[in-house]
Formats: sequence, structure tokens, C-alpha cells
Amino acid sequence: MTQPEAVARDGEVAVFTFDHPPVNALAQPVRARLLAAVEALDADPGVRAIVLIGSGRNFVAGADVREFDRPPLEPFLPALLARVEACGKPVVAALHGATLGGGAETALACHYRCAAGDLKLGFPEVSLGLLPGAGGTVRLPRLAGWQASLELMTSGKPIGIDRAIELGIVDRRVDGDLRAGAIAWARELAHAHAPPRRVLDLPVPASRPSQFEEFLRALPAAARRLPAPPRIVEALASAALLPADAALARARALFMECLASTESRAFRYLFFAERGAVPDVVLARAVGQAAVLGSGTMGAGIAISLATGGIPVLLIEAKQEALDAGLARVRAAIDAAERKGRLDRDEAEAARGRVQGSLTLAAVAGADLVIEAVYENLAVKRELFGRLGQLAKPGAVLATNTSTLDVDAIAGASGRPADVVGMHFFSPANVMRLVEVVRGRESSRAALATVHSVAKRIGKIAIPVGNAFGFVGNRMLYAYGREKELMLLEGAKPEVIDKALVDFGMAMGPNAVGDLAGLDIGWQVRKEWRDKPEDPRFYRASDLLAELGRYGQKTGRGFYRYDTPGGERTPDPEVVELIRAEAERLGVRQRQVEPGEIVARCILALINEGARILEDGIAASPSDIDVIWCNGYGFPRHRGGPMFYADTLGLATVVDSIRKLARAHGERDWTPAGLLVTLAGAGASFASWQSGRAAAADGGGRQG
Ligand code: T1G
Repeated sequence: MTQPEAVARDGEVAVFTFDHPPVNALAQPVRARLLAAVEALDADPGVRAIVLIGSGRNFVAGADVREFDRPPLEPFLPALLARVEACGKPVVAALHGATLGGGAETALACHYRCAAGDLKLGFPEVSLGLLPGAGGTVRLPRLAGWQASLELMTSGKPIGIDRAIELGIVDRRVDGDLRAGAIAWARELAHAHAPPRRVLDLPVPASRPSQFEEFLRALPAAARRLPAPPRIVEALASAALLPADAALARARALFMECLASTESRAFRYLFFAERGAVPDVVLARAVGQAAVLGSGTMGAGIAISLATGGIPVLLIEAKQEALDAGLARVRAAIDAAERKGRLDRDEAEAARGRVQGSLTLAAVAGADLVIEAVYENLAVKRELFGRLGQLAKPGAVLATNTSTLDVDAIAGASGRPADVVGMHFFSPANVMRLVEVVRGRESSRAALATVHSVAKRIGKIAIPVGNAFGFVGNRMLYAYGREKELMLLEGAKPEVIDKALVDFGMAMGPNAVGDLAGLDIGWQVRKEWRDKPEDPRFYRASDLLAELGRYGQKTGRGFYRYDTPGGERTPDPEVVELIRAEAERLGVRQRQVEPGEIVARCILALINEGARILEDGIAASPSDIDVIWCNGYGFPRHRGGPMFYADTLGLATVVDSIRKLARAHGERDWTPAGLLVTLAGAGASFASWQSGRAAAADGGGRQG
């Protein structure tokens, strides 16, 4: 049913406003309203031009991604855009903010395009494992040419107003009131009897057939192995060679192939899993001023995130030299963000102005949120929280950035445990989006809501976790690392293990990660670990190297050597010999370990530990675990995360594989988690288990 109010009139110019918060996604009702409006306005003799504009912060953010997992609903976007383009009167797109995917394609189907200075126009479909499926692959090259179209659509990165004008995608910039400017231009076009300038009527730019093959070959191997990038190139190639209608049909067919792929389902699953609502958001306290204790790598990184996220932050240190170094680190990062264009000049200036330093702990009295990021030692943290409990103002939230210590033990020292939570940032804290929000036994819902709200405000992905050793991510990392350490002793070379897991899709191999973080870090944690597994082989290879002072990149030697001029990693035969001798001492038989076994043991260890974490109630859902591992540990997004990946394998297969490993390596590490056995036995999946629990939490779920 058309809602006439969606269209306003300004004389002979009609204005259709996309008004579908929060981002004007092209959901079915929006598409239906636009179709009805275009039909009505095209037939209305009193209308001589049409403006399409978005309400709120952006034009249109794209198709409604939620619709992709349901039966398609008419009007389908390609046909709708063809109808917009066929309109007999000039249609002017007035663009601002996020103009993405189907939003950008809607703009291309219009006859003229103007935009405000905050335009972010792009084709992020590739990050969802898709391609622009509503005509963008046929229309965009006619304006921007082949190379720019290939780059825009395979990178998914948006462009700003200047580049959009330079490419001929946008005709003119409108400063000030975009709506008024667009209407004035539409009126001007109407009075000049300007024709509907249809992009599909433009000539197809010349192309070299080899251009597409060359571009595809130049893409990173990991991208070429995914369904979408090669199909984006093929859709564009077909637009160069086929008549428009055939090219549009080819693009649609390729889009449907992507849509059906497991990789795209994984990307879309993560898209929503990463956007969970802030729990108890109404209880969140206002945070106008933050304080960070400790200006080392973590403290400075957290301060950078707060300042660039719009929150004034006081960096507090005990010594002037450390404080100066910390402040310099913060300013350098803001300068770098400005240089790389991640912050414009005003944003960078504002961020610098939000950072102050202090040498007195009492200065926390002005903070609504205090984040402690000092040395990872329980006694040090307890002493500090004892003082914080006195000095911080009532209602201020006190967060510890600990990654391994007991949040309750820290909270207990504060005298106000309800105000204490964990905020486990990942290093570098100003780059990594993930924060594990750790609830202590007495953490109040208001304190938790406050840190979740702050995390979202500064662009982080905050996942609630329970207060148990390693929380979620690191506890699973220990299971994953346990297996790679055993396989080192069994004779697998560090580089063979790393390659197998990188080929699976991990961003880095575990041995390279250890060298990067510093093998001494884990070594220290394991020395203080109270109930470490009683197994002399547990992390023995890493500990041996640490004992020998081979800490990794920082000492030039770890699992690899780092003595080339560029500091690249090179395999080190000496390490293989050291580990082999240690294995002999421990009585571990050496053998050939195949890549398939490496992947199976490391990834199944992740899945099994994740299931145990769910049983223990330390993570709220399988998707929370997947978000943690894809954003904190480089698990391949196209596999959705360990738990999503387990579902794609099938839980019965997972349980059988674990039982086989138990027969080969012992029950202690390879007893399948009870939840896994239960779900496998019921023919269920983690996804069905999660949706069942969500429905139950909704009080029996919505009827019908
Ligand atoms: N569909 C459905 N919901 C969406 C959405 C979308 N496209 N984009 C955002 N949301 C929801 C999101 O889940 C969240 O919900 C809220 O909006 C705010 O999002 C046909 C096939 C626009 C830059 O990939 O990049 O078009 O948590 O937290 O940080 O060929 O959202 O409030 O319940 O991200 O201000 C292509 C995806 C689709 C753009 C705003 N378009 N969105 O960022 O808010 S495929 C995209 C974004 C397509 C065509 C193809 C960002 C944003 P909730 P947010 P934000």
C-alpha cells in the first residue's frame, strides 16, 4: 500500500524520502513505497522532476541484509531500479552519508546525482560474500570505467565526495541544505527540459579482454579462493562484452550463486552477531570523562580509542618519564590516523584535545569510568583498586584490563565490587575492535551496561563473558595451543604447523603469533597459573625457547629467526633440533604430522573448548564465541567462527572426529563436551540450540 506521505511536493518537484531507521535499508516496504511513488509521479502531469533523498544520517545503506535468508519478496530491487531509470522525468539522487550497496545502485539508476560533503559511497557487498546484484556491475563502469569499478567492488571500500565527482559518479556537490539544493537543481533541469539521462544509455567504455583476467590474478590468493571476488570480476567482464540486459541477467545469476555460498552465510551471520544490542542499555551511566591508569602499550591504546571515540581521557602514571612516553604514543597514533585519512583534521585536533596526563591517582575523582591497565600482577592490581575504591567518585565504574587474573579478587580489594568489571582489550587496543566485558560475581548491571555502552560508542565490539580463567578467547587459545605444542614435540616443524593453519584461513600461524607477542609473556602467565594441566609436555616447546631467551621478534630468535634486513620470519633448523632433543627427553615419539591432522586437532580443540565454555555459562551464545575468535584471534570470517564452522561440519561428525582423537591421544584432552554429544545426538546444531534458547528467553518465543 503506498503511503502518499512518503512523497512531498515543492511546486513541480516531487521529493521521495527514504525514511526507514536506522540506516534506510531497502526493506520490502521501502521498495514497495518507492515503486508506487515512481509509478504515481511518472504519471502525474504536475510533476516535472523527482528527488530521492534519505532521512537521518545517510541516504541508503543497501539492501536489507536480513531478507537474504528468507524467500525473496517483490518488488525485487533490480526491477525496481529499472523502473526508476525508465521514469520519463529527470530523477535526481540527493546523496549523503552512507550510500552503500543497493543504495549506491539506486543512485546509479537515477538520472542525475548530487551529494553532500559527508558522502561515503561504496559497494561493501564483497564483505558479505556477495556482489552488487541490482545493476551496479553494469551501470557503474559506464560512469567510472573498468579499473575503478573493479577496485571499488572487490575492495568494498567507500569513497568520499571528491573521488565520486572525479570518477563521474556524482555530478555536483551541494553544501548547506542538501534537500533545498537538490530541489533547486531538479527545478533547473525541468525548466531546461533536461532529458532523463539514463546510465544504461551511456556507451560501454573500451576494455581489454585481458584486463579482467589480469586484475583477478593480481588479487590476493585468499580473495581469489572466495566465491565473491572472482564473480565480481566476471560480472564486470560480462558487462564489457554483453548487451546490457544479458549482462544484468549474468550479474543476477552470479549474485544468486554467491548468496547460496556457505562463505556468504558466514559473513552475514557475523555481520549481525557483531551488532548485538547493549545489554540493559537503560541502566548505563553517563560517561563524560574517563581515566586510564598505566600508559604502556595497552593503556595508551585504550586512551587512543577513548579519545578518538569522543570521550575525554586522563592518562595517569606514577612517573613523569612513563607518562610523557605514553602521551607521546597517544599523539603519534592520532597523527598517524590523520595522515592515513582515518581522521580528518578537525577530528584529529579534537581527539588530541581530549587527552590529558596526570601523576596523581587522586585525579581519578573526576572520572565516570576508570580503566586500569597496569602490570599484570594480582597484588599490584589489588593494591591499586584498594586506593581507587576510596578515590573514585561514587557511581564511577572501575574496570580492570586484566587478561588472566581473577576479576573477583581485584573487585574484592576495592571495597565497592558492584562498580568493578573487567574490560579485556586486545592488543593493540586502538586497532583491535574486540573487548571481552567480564562480569564479576558482584558487578552491577548498571556497571556492565555502562562499559558496554562506552565500548559501542568508541567503535568496539563488546562481548559479555564470565569470570573464569582465560575468560573465553584465551581459554580456547590454550586448547588450540596445547595441540600445536604437542605436534611440535611429535615432529611437526613450526613453519609446517603455521602454513597448515594459514591455509585453513587463520590470519597468522600460532608460532608466528607467539613470536610476535613474545614467548616470554605466555611463559610468565603459565608460571603463575595455579591449576595448570599436570602434563610435562604442556607448552613445553614454547617454554623451552623462552628459558633459552628466545622470546621471538623482540630478541631476533623465537620459533623463527628474524635476522634478515627486513626482519622477515625465516625457519630455524636450530629450533627443530632443540625441540627434537626435548621430545626425546620427554619420551615423545617423532613422526610425520600431516597438515590435515594439524588443522583437525587445533580447530576441534577450539570447538570442544567452546562447547565447554557454553556449558559453564562463561559465554552467552555460540555466536558470541565466534565473534570473539574472528575479531580477536584471526579466525577466518568466511568460515563464520569455530562454532559456525562446527555446524558446517555437522556436530555428529565433530563428535566422531573427537572420539577418534581420544583413541589416538587419550581421553584427558579429547573427551567430547557433553553439550556437543547432546546436540549431535539430537541432530541439532549450535545455531538451533542458540535460537531455541533465545526463544525461551523471550518467554516461549513469539507465537505463529
Ligand atoms: N541491512 C539490515 N540491517 C542493517 C544494515 C543492512 N544493510 N546495515 C545496518 N543495519 C543495522 C545493523 O544491524 C544495526 O542494527 C543498525 O542497522 C546500525 O548498524 C542489493 C546485495 C550503514 C555504515 O553492507 O556498513 O545492498 O544493532 O551498528 O556503525 O546489490 O551499518 O541497531 O539492531 O553498523 O552507524 C550492502 C552494511 C548490503 C552496509 C552504519 N550494505 N551496514 O554503521 O551502525 S547488500 C552494507 C553498514 C546489498 C545490493 C547488495 C553500517 C553503516 P541494530 P551499525 P553504524
